[in-house]
Amino acid sequence: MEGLVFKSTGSWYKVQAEDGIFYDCRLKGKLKLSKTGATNPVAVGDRVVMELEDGQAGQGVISEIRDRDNYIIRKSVHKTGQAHILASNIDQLVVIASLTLPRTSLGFIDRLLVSAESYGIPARVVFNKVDLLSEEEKEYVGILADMYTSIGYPALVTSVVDDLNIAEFNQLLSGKTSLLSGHSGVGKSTLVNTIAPHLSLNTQEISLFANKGKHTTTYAEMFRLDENTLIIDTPGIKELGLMEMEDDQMSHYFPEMRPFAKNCKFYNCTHLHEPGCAVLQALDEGKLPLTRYDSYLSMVENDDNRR
Ligand SMILES: Nc1nc2c(ncn2[C@@H]2O[C@H](COP(=O)(O)OP(=O)(O)OP(=O)(O)O)[C@@H](O)[C@H]2O)c(=O)[nH]1
Ligand SMILES: [Mg+2]
Ligand SMILES: [Zn+2]
Repeated sequence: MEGLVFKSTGSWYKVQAEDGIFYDCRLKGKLKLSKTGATNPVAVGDRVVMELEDGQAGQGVISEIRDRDNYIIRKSVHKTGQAHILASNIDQLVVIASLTLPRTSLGFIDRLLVSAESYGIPARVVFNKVDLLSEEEKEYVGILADMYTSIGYPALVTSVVDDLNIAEFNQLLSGKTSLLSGHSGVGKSTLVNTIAPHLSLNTQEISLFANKGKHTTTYAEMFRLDENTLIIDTPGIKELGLMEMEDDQMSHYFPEMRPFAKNCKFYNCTHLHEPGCAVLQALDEGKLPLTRYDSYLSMVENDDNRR
């Protein structure tokens, strides 16, 4: 039978087979050695071939993994060089951010967006918890959302408390497989519960003392909202991995820079200080958002951002 992996807890996998039933599966021996060098041979979102386990109701064995359309790697916390596949076969990355409780920096949002670009996965941005903001801050978030939308990342401003743009959030996910990412406590699980109460994902008050989430969600897990809509709820992540790249390639992952970068005098321009740099000129003329260029600078200058 064909199946889809919804959850992995290390040695067991929750797989929905084509008969619609969920099975607890383990891996056939030969699959345990991953060819990709990843610590997990099978990831959430993988399409697999599974066989039923004789005499064990509800259990199966995964015998084959279908080729992945794409996948996202979670940056290793310990720099062991070991990659962990967070999820595969994703239609879009939805970055969920909040300006306060917890604060999400624009640099963090932009790093996730660059990761999505590097894996060729479309991305969206959701600014949640705006009920906690002053009028002035709300206006600022609106400007940010317009900016992201204009450079190719459709953005939403939401509040679960005020029921703001929740229908639009639902619309954003509809018919797709979405990976939800963002810091712990921004409201990823709460947003999903709001549009799909039957899932009742665990959520938790964030600690006022640390102004940080508590990592309520601990495993990446996929949920079905309807026949064609799947979401992958992830634990609050610090960073996603990036494909390996050189400095002069970084601007390829900033879609708003690409049309200008073509006109730079040097083909390998890093847009930092070179003469005849069309990106710097566009920046001077106010044609490129400054906050994005700031993120670009910090990513080019910080080798840590690359695996
Ligand atoms: N004021 C306000 N609080 C919200 C909103 N959305 C979520 N929250 C609260 O924020 C807290 C954290 O929400 P979660 O959904 O657990 O956050 P998460 O992003 O899933 O966090 P992790 O699972 O740890 O990564 C909960 O107490 C929610 O009730 C919102 O729009 N406004
Ligand atoms: Mg959660
Ligand atoms: Zn340049």
